[in-house]
Amino acid sequence: MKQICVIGLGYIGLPTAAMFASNGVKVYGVDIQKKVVDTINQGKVHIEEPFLGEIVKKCVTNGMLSAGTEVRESDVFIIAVPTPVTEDKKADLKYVEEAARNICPFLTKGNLVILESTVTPGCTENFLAPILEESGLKAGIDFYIAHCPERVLPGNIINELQYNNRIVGGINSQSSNYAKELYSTFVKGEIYLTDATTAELCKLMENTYRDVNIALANELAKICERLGVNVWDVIKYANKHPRVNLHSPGPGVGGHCLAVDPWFIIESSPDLSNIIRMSRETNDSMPYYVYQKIKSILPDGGKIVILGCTYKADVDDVRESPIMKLADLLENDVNYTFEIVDPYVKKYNKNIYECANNSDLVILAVNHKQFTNISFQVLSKIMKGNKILDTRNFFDQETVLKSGLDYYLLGDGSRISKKIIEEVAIS
Ligand code: SAJ
Repeated sequence: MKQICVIGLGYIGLPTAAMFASNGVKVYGVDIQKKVVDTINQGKVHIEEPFLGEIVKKCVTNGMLSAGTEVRESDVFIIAVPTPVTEDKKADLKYVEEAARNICPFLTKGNLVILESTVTPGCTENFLAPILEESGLKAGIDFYIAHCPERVLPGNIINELQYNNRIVGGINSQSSNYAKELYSTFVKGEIYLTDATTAELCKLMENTYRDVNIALANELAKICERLGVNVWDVIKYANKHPRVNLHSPGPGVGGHCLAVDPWFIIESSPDLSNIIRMSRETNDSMPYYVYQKIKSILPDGGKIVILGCTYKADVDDVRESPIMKLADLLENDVNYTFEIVDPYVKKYNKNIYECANNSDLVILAVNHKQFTNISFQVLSKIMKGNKILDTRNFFDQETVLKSGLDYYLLGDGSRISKKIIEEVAIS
């Protein structure tokens, strides 16, 4: 194999290109954004991911990796472009179509085309293959196609690309075998072979499984608040069972994976996807649920500081962030003013204490490691109010209470019930 052309140099495409290039395969990366191409050709990276910068720098310097905006002739084409969900929750495959059309003029006999993007079930076989056959070549015979979904955790991509098991789904066995041979270049995990549609559903179900379990935890959190118990205790002790793994409640589910992939399954079988749809709706209800809690904590309005706005801890990605949805709700409520503090987002990378000065409520929205050592002593001195709302069970309740602040925890009905008991006892 002389050369690979990777189309789409984002969170997945660039690390994938870097893994091939650092394992002896010449890689030419393609991206529509000239700024991305120029950054990479300078040996730099445009996304925050541990170890990626060093690998890209080494491979660009030694000539194994270069980038451009136009597709070139290659032995293998890897499509790793975004597949967003539309407003009406349908898969937007326009970037996959564009990539396929750009490959067609360069497609030659014996080529292998890999689709890494997360797509709807049946896309590789019924959408991608026919576009590539407009080249006049026959899929599975003159050239080969496989769907090879990625399953890496942002923040740990380089490690997981090598050590996670991989699913390879060809449109025929020859395609699967060639794809397995390709990924054996750097994948140290098991590589399992199946058909393209099974591989597509595997990927979608991995994230849907997680989204449904998070929805279960979020629904439990609401029930616990009503019943006056602490959901975090229920989860902690229930998970002592060897076969129970309740996930964590929170202010909602973000990212371009869990908040998107389940909709691709729903699209394929809307009449059958009841649990999957309700889970999506439950998770999407959480920003509003947190907004209601804010109104119960600060019924007369006030100034709020929101700690964190990315879709999860220790990443710089705000795509589908539930905290941005919460911010929209507060933006439209004249009773509240708010400031966001997030060390991973340039415009919000502010000093916590300056923002908290004279504030009434501080909300822990994303459990970034930088928020671990917040001084509640200082906060209690500079805040006008004294409320802390923790949506991730991140702070230590006793530490907060000892500083004279009042601590509210998402899903903890016991705290509210204790407060009511105290109030009744005093009255
Ligand atoms: N979240 C909760 N409760 C939990 C776990 C997560 O509320 O118990 C929230 C997070 O705050 C975040 C969202 O869900 O908003 C997604 O979090 P995540 O930890 O699932 O992170 P992702 O979306 O970056 O990664 C997932 C992973 N999929 C699985 O773990 C099955 C990753 O392996 C995938 O490769 C990735 O999606 C992807 O790219 O598909």
